[in-house]
Amino acid sequence: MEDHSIRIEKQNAPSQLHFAPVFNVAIHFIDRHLKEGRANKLAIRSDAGDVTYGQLAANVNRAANALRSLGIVPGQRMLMVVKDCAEFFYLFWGAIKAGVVPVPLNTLLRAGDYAYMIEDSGCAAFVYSQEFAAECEAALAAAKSRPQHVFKVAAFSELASNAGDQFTAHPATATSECFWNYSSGSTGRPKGTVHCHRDIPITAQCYAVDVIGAKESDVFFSAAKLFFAYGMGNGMTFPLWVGGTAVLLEPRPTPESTFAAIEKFKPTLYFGVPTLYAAQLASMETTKPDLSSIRYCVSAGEALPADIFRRWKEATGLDILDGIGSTEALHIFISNRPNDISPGTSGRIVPGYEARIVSEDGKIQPPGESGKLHIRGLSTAVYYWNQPEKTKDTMLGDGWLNTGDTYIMTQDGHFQYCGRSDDMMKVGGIWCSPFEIEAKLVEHPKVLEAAIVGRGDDDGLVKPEAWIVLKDQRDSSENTEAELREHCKKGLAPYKYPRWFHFVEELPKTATGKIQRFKLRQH
Ligand code: 3UK
Repeated sequence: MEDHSIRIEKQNAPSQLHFAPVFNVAIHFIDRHLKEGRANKLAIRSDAGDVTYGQLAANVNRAANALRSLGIVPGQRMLMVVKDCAEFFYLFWGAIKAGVVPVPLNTLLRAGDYAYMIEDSGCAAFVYSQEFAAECEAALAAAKSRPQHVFKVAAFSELASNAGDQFTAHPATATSECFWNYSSGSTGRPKGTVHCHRDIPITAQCYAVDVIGAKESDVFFSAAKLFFAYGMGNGMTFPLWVGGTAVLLEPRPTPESTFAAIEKFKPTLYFGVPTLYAAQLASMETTKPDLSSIRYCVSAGEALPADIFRRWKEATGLDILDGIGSTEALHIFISNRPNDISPGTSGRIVPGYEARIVSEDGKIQPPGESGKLHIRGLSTAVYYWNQPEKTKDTMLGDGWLNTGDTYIMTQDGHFQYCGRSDDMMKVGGIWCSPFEIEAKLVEHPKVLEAAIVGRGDDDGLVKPEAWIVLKDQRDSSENTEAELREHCKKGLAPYKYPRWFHFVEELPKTATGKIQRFKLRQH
């Protein structure tokens, strides 16, 4: 029996994690709990029912056996378009235990996005929830390569239910490839971001335990979904690290659905994104949800405006801890923390990570000067699949990662977000590329040219705004606006449609024909 253990040294900050030479992260996050007496403790709670740690471990083993029996071998990828449910855990951890690389995908994407990811990943298996069948099946039909194994979650569960509930973990190491997430860039296609086994415990200890003080008695509820690295930490790997309980919400996170889940399952830690906090605040003008179980609220995905922090504190008495994380870093690396909150900033560096602010000409900036934020820490992705150029631009060597964000560090070590170094936007905490929306708009027969910029709404949260040159100026009407909005909603992930439209005679351009988005932003 191989060791697979982690030794944690906690005398100093940051905590030091020491991994056994043979290390499969599934042992520590799943099997360990049985040895530590949690077999009957609830690991997962949702409207679909409760799952104990004992049931979780058995179902993870069944999933691992099922994958093995299909002939899927270590190192092969399994794409998952799966809603937040217990089966997500079984598939994800079952794959890891068998050495198969799970790749959770954003469930809001469209067929074209999935077709690309099927081809790019060269996956051996593709698993999807019934709810996403239309887009997934269209993607499978359109993709140039078809994965050998395609399953709906229910069919996979059926197969797994007949498999054995014991499984010997694949002998991985702390730094071998474990799972991927896809991350979108401003240009080009999404990048398969490759993470190692150790990245999961590093984020759980350095951020969840050492910064927010997560512990065994905590009940974690993440409005951000599991497919998102933020949600995966909050709603799955953090509770499994401390032996706590995860609450899963299947439907779309709205003020109503999230408040209902909080009142029913009484989480102690709540994880949201700024747009949802803003919507929840608006809804609290007429409802008074019982949030008394919550110790701390966390926000990430995009900057939390100071005004939302203050209004939330006033309405609920609770602090929101804003922190910046990324798919590449796996989770939060700069954060506000209990009793040390500076509203409107991202807070201080998380112990275990280092940050530097770098000028255009590559010099390290002193406090008070803005520049590109680079970070270093043991949870960062090693490379992007199939994208050596983008890997070189982001993974800078010596462990440093270029975040693509512009930041200022204040004299007292707080980090102030100043915007992206590229044209990317965050909408509801999820990436949105102006180029992708523009490309969709110009597909419409009435559109000659289109430019997208981010514009702050009444809550100070960014949404796409469209500037459009029509082929025939006489078409500029509310009808055309409605048509274009529908066209975007149909062809793009739903959060990406423009909220405002301006019809103009021409777009501001440079001498070389590049759209000057900054000029549009000034309007
Ligand atoms: C932006 C923020 C200001 C920033 C994420 C927590 O968002 C996550 O990952 P993504 O790869 O995006 C990363 C980019 O999003 N951002 C995130 N949080 C903040 N900007 N303030 C913030 N608090 O541009 C960053 O580079 O989608 C967040 C944990 C895990 C994650 N993957």
